[in-house]
Amino acid sequence: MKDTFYITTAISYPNGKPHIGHAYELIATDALARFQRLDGKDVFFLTGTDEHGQKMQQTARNEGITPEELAKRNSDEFRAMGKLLNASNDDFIRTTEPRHHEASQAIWKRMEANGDIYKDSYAGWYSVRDEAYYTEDETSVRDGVRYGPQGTPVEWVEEESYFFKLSAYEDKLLKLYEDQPDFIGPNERRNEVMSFVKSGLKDLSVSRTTFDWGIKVPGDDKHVMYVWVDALTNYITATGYLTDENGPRAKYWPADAHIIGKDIIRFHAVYWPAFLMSAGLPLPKRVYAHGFLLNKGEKMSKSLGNVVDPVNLVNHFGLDQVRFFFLREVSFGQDGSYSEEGIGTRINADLANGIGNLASRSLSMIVKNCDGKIPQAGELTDADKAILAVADSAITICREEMAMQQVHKAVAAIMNIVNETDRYFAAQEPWVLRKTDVPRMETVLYVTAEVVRQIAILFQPIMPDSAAKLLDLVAVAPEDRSFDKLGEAGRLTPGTVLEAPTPVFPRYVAPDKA
Ligand code: ME8
Repeated sequence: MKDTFYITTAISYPNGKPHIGHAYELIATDALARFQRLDGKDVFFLTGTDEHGQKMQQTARNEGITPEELAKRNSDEFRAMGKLLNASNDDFIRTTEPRHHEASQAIWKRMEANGDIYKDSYAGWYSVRDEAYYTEDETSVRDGVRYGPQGTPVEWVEEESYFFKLSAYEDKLLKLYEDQPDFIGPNERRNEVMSFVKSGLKDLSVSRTTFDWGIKVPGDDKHVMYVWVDALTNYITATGYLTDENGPRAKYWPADAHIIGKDIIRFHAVYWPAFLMSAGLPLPKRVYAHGFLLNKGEKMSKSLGNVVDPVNLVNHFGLDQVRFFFLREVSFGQDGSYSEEGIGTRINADLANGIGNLASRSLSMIVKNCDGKIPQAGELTDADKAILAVADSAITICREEMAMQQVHKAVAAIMNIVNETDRYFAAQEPWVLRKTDVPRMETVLYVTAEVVRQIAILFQPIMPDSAAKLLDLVAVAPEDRSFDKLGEAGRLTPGTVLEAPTPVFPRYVAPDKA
């Protein structure tokens, strides 16, 4: 029996087409999911769309279509983006599906049965864009318009509402953060959440009566659930834990990691565990918030041009190049800036001149000078042993970093093998040995090809297609590509026939320089 590993992205609002921020979250979560699969876990990876709420209803009205039509149209775009990005999600949830209505009503009833839901009336500020309630002191007025803390306009809402007794969970939440210091990451976010909770929690309005695009409150058809109650529940819906407890996916709950953006940490690290505690359900193990992507240092906006469209970005640079760039360049957890120049420079430095060049130089030497077969290594020198040790030990670093979502550090560890091997190859000068010491040349080429094999195995979560091409070049069978074949366990077999290498990472030339 394999250990299970359940990981999710946030579910996106399909009130518009997906943008690069959505793509970024999906790519990073996909890399984390693929890593655990290759490391032998039984992985369940979920993404999807968050289709209810006032924002969806308003956008649909402005476009003159129904919320169902809007949700379907854009949810299909999010699904298509997943295909484009080679996301390996096992399911795609839409919150308008019957399975989700059922699970949301089930969790509501459990919170109600626990005495945590009561009816009262709500009067306060609401941001439709954030789908969030704010206290007056969290808002500020500029040019006669009142804004919430995220810079979105708020409106005054007064209506009958059900409330969730969030105030009763203050101490329990603080205890959770103390007892499980890894519950929230990165640390800045943990501190932010802890000081928010310490400053005092008010009961939360969890239903609305002034619009109807949502999931009905059990036993009171006038009310629809506050969209975040329904949205957060998606994570449990997809496992069937609440509605099909003997079903094949119930084993995945609780989730190992919810990957989200920093703007929605409060919902995931305060409301969600409180709802689950109230409903008597196990809590996720970790909530990790990544930063925001900025285009050339500026917050993205449609007016900045089409490069913010993930489809254009992928068509322009190539999918694995885009995946690599974001996972290598941006510290996962911090904001990150990107530009076309930045992506081009990275592609050339790390991919074309880095791993691509290393693979093609070493493998084409094998094809030309070793009869097209992986050579036999002679006795290993200290330099050979040292570079093999760098490759053999990288998985330990990657495991630690990926367990804490430090994707960029895992990528850096793999790039370190590339750079060390480049230095090794240059220092050994196999092109000189070809004339002076053929057995030694064969040893150097064997060692280099073996390291290329390991680099390619490790790069699979980051660049699945390109890593597969590299593994084809060193003739590694599909069943020999998981992490248990790293190191000694999967060393290349001398005598294996290699094809002449084809370039995996072409150089990027900007269109105006071509
Ligand atoms: O918040 N850079 O949906 P959403 C990086 N439906 N990440 C970004 C980003 C950017 N510029 N812009 C957005 C929602 N994101 C809710 C979630 S989960 C139960 C419900 C991230 O479509 C954002 O932080 O506004 C979030 O994690 C995800 O994209 C979806 O954002």
